[in-house]
Order: sequence, then C-alpha cells, then structure tokens
Amino acid sequence: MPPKKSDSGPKTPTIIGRFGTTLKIGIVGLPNVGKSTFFNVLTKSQATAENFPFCTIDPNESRVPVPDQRYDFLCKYHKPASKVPAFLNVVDIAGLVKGAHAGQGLGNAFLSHISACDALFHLTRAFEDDDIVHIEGNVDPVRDIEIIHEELRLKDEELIMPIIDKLEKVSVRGGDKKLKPEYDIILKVKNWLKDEKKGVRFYKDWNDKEIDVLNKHLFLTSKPMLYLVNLSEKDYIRRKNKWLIKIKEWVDKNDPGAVVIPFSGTMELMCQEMSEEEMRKFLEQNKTQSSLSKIIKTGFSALQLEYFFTAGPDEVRAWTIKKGTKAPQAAGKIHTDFEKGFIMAEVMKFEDFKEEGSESTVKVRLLFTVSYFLQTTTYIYIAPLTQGSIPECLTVAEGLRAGGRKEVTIGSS
Ligand SMILES: Nc1nc2c(ncn2[C@@H]2O[C@H](COP(=O)(O)OP(=O)(O)O)[C@@H](O)[C@H]2O)c(=O)[nH]1
Ligand SMILES: [Mg+2]
Repeated sequence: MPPKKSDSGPKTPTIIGRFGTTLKIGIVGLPNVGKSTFFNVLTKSQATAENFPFCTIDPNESRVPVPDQRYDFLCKYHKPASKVPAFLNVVDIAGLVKGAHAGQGLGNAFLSHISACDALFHLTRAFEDDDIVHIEGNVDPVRDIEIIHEELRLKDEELIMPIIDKLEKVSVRGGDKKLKPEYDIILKVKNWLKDEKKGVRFYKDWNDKEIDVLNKHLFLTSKPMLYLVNLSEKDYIRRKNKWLIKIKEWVDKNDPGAVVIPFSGTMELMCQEMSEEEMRKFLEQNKTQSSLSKIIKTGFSALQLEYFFTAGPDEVRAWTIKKGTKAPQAAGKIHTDFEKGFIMAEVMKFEDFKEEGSESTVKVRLLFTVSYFLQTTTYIYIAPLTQGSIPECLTVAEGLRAGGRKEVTIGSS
C-alpha cells in the first residue's frame, strides 16, 4: 500500500539530505558512457583558466569553480588581492552495471561513493560509436536510465533490512516504545521501496518527522538527480538526436521536474584544446555554446546551495550557504560576531549596483529593526552592531526572496 498523504497543512519544502555546505555531487551511469571524460573537462575547464591549483582533491574528486558573471564583475571592479569563487565538489564514480547492488562489476564499492554524495549527475550515452563498447550491446539511454534507477533502488532495499531488524528488536520485541514511531516510519519507507518499487525521492509527501528519519539513513534513491545526455558533437551542434525526446518523456513521467541537459563530451574536450580565440570562433561558426556552465550551476543548485559575496580590494569571495538560510546566519558564516550582532539587512539589485558603479550606493543604517519584505532583489548589505565603526558590508548577489517580517531570508527568486 502506498504511504498515506500527510495532512499537516500547507507545506514548505523540507529537504532530504545532509546539512552543511561542503556537499558533493557524484557522476553516475553505466561504464563507457563518458563519465570520466566529462569529469575531466569539467575539472579542467574553469580550473585551468583561472589557475586554481587546489582543485583536485583526489584523482576522482575535484572542486570546480561556479561560473558567475556577477563574481567576474566584482573581481574586475575591486581588483582584489584574493579571489575565492563558489565551488562545486564533483566526484567521478565508477560505472554501475546491472546487478551492481549484488556485487556485479565493481560491486559494492560504488555504494560508499554514492553514499558520500548529496546529489547525482546521471550521465547517459546517446552517442553511437562502434569503437566504444556498450555494456548492454547497443545504445539505448532510456533502458540505461532504468537500469541505474533499479540498481539504486535494490541497494536501498538491501540497506533498509538491517535497519528494520534493529528497530524491531528494540521497539517491538524489546518494548522500548520511544523508537516505535521511527520503526513505523522505516516500515513505510520499506513499503514504498519494496512494494511500490519506487525510489525514496519519488514520494512527495514525506512529513518533517519522516524526513528526520530519512536523513539519518540517507538512502541512495533520496538524492536529487540531474540527467546529462552525452551526444556526439554533430548531434549536439544540430540539436537533434532521436533519444532526446524519449529521455525527456521518461523523465517527465518518472521523475517530474528533474532537469535534462544535453551536452557533448567530445565537443567540450575539443574546445578545451583550443585557444580562447579559436574556441570563440568555433562556437560562433557552429552557432553553439558549451553546456558546462549550465551543468555546474544546475548541479550546485541541486545540492540546495547558494552563495553570497563579500567584496572589497582585499578579497572578493563567495560564501556558500544552504538555500533558505536567514540573513543573520548567512552573516555568521563570515564571523560569528556578525550573527550575534546582526542588526539589519539592506537590499538592492545587482543591476543597480552595476549601473551606479560605485559603493556610495551602499546605504548602511544602524538600526535594531529588521523588517523588510523583499522580492527579487539581488544585493544585500549587513551591518555589525559596533556603534560608530565603519560598518562591514555584505553583498549578497544571489537572488533574494521574501523572508517574512522579522528576518530576511536569502534565497533564489
Ligand atoms: N564518440 C564518443 N566517444 C566518447 C565520448 N565520451 C567519451 N567517449 C569515449 O568513450 C570511452 C569511455 O569514456 P569514459 O569517459 O572513460 O567513460 P566512463 O566509463 O563512463 O567513465 C573513451 O574511449 C572515451 O574517449 C563521446 O561523447 N563520443
Ligand atoms: Mg570512468
């Protein structure tokens, strides 16, 4: 039986997943679909351009700077001694094959790698190339997507059994009633996984208590997923491939709302080997553009992260926060005093700042009230409490959303 809808009234979206801001996105897919190629172009793209020597965490894990024109503008404007963009942590995970949950292929090694990730790039192969063996014999990305989903679900089925046993021992046979609600929730999760044969994420009505329990176990099928379709260079440029529509249909039916991004590993690789000028010409001639920026930004957002900037001649820096973080806590990322002594957040549009071209547009007032109702403004300034001192300014260049009367919530619009 599917879990009943909770009747907890209007719902604000609750997030399944780890807290914190050092989150990672993993690349999953069958072998030979182009995962490592993609990982390499991603890692090298911005990192080499900007020369960040500290991007490689280990051979399979890298930090990729998140491209942002506002950041570029602030760097040009301030010419700071130090520049720190936001980073997306990406992990290249070994290919999954049918039966991986039971130890096929590299077997269970993938489990710990996926477990350690907070969202997934699900990479599928829609390019034909007889020289590149397809593990299933032929190219069929829809079938491949289903194989991966099924492996993850089967692994979760396996993961949940010992959890149930343990809780049953304590709360049913052992009589410790405190854990009974958790036991019931885990049973509901098991029914969904095993009887309904669906991933955790596909049930949309988990209530807050259930999410607390889910967050203890971080099931593989609870991780947000983006679909990346690897096309041949030719298909990517002409924006045509017979699988694209089928993949989109599959995603709309089975994972509604998930993003599908076509890209071409070989084209990105080629571009990377060109000089900047050659690449510009190539893209212009073919009326196309690289997908990497979009992929990085969408991946960052799938982790439920966003960032704001502090900017000045010493440093232009992006500070990563969880989506929905309130302005005082965001300020606390920089210094705990900023959170303790938080007074107010004042907001203006990034475009206005850019147009004005001067920091005199920054209006900081030392007030004790924070009563702003914001819509789609994109700049924020936060002043510390110290009377008479020159207030520190925070520029939040991520979209701002209305955050209630008393506090300003930083969030994308
Ligand atoms: N024709 C073609 N070959 C590709 C493409 N992407 C990767 N390959 C090749 O496919 C093979 C497997 O790629 P790799 O990135 O290692 O795949 P992984 O097993 O998913 O990590 C390599 O020989 C790549 O050169 C692509 O977009 N088109
Ligand atoms: Mg690989």
